[in-house]
Amino acid sequence: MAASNFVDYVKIFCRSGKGGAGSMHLHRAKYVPKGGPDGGDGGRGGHIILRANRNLWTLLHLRYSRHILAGNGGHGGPSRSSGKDGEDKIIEVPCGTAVFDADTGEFLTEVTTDGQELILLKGGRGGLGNWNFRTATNQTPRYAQPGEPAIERNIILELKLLADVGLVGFPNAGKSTLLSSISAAKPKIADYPFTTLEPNLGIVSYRDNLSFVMADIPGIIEGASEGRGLGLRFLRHVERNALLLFMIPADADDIREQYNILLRELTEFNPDLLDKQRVLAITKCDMLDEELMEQMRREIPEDIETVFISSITGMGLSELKDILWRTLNDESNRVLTFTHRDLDKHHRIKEEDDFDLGVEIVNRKGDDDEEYFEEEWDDEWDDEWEDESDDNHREEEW
Ligand SMILES: Nc1nc2c(ncn2[C@@H]2O[C@H](COP(=O)(O)OP(=O)(O)OP(=O)(O)O)[C@@H](O)[C@H]2O)c(=O)[nH]1
Ligand SMILES: [Mg+2]
Repeated sequence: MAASNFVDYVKIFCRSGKGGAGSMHLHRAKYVPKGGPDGGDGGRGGHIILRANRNLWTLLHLRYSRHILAGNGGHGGPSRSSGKDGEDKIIEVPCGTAVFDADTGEFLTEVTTDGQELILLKGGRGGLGNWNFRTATNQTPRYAQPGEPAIERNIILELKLLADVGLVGFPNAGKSTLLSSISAAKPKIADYPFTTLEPNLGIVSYRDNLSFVMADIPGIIEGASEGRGLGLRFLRHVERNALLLFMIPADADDIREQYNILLRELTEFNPDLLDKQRVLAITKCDMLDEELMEQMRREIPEDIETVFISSITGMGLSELKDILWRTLNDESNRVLTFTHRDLDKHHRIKEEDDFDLGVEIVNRKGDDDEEYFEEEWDDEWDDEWEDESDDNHREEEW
């Protein structure tokens, strides 16, 4: 995958901005020797925001920006002036991107609709200036709040394509050929296994200007769940599909056995996949005559709707589209919720192998975070004031 432009997995380090400190300041002016407290509040630290963008199709643009750091909030100033808010950082991702914690593998959130925005990491709140703490009994508070610290986290972004129908089959089953014959997509087709190395999407037009999206993913083989072939990582692209179209070529030795192997591999990956509606297509039927076809009908699994097709002659394709459309629009098949499974360690490490993680990107300029790492933070920040009575701002005792 290293040279590919289809990037569906990236690991990035994110840090929100820390809040600016509130100011401890006492007002001084000509003829106003004791003007009272006027320290302003610190600004909010920048958020790390995830935004879905339908014009993006892969995570390629994030591949070389592995460190995303939001700006820190500015400190408060005299005359009750507030500090500037830190700059937010927006991570634009394709619709259908899921976010996981890179250290634990836990699923965090996902964005699915264009323009949807989520705050991944909140910027620290700015501290309050001493102006806020003046009271009748303490008219000269000589303290101000510090800002809240930044939050940092390693996250994994995983793209799970949004398609209606996912093609599942062994290599060479004719998946790409079907996609190319019923949609305008131009996937690579050849008579050797693993021609398709990355998923392809195609829009299949149906009668009366209707259409649905079909995803062609690399072939899976027996043992894929243990990493054979290209493994099962591409199956995540059929996780969201409402319908899975299984494809088995007519020249297969034992159709029922092949179907069961595919089912087994799917279960290994995510048992939820078995809840989806399934349709079986016996491909390359131009190689069969009527007699053979009759014989084959007796061999196919009973519990699944089956169509005989040939992408080359067009046989059975309109029947297939009818079935797919009908199944897709059946309300009872709607996939309303689907559970993202947490990533396991094996998965995380394996995916990382595919990428060159050796590139360390140096901090962007303008981040004054040198002291940040040494800073210890007390969670009960509301009760902890930083006493700045020795501050230089103060010129005389009241
Ligand atoms: N006769 C005949 N050959 C077909 C048909 N569909 C596909 N083929 C041939 O089968 C071979 C494999 O087709 P692909 O579409 O590349 O198969 P695939 O399932 O995408 O394979 P991978 O990408 O390797 O997983 C090609 O040589 C196609 O020309 C068909 O309907 N009839
Ligand atoms: Mg293919």
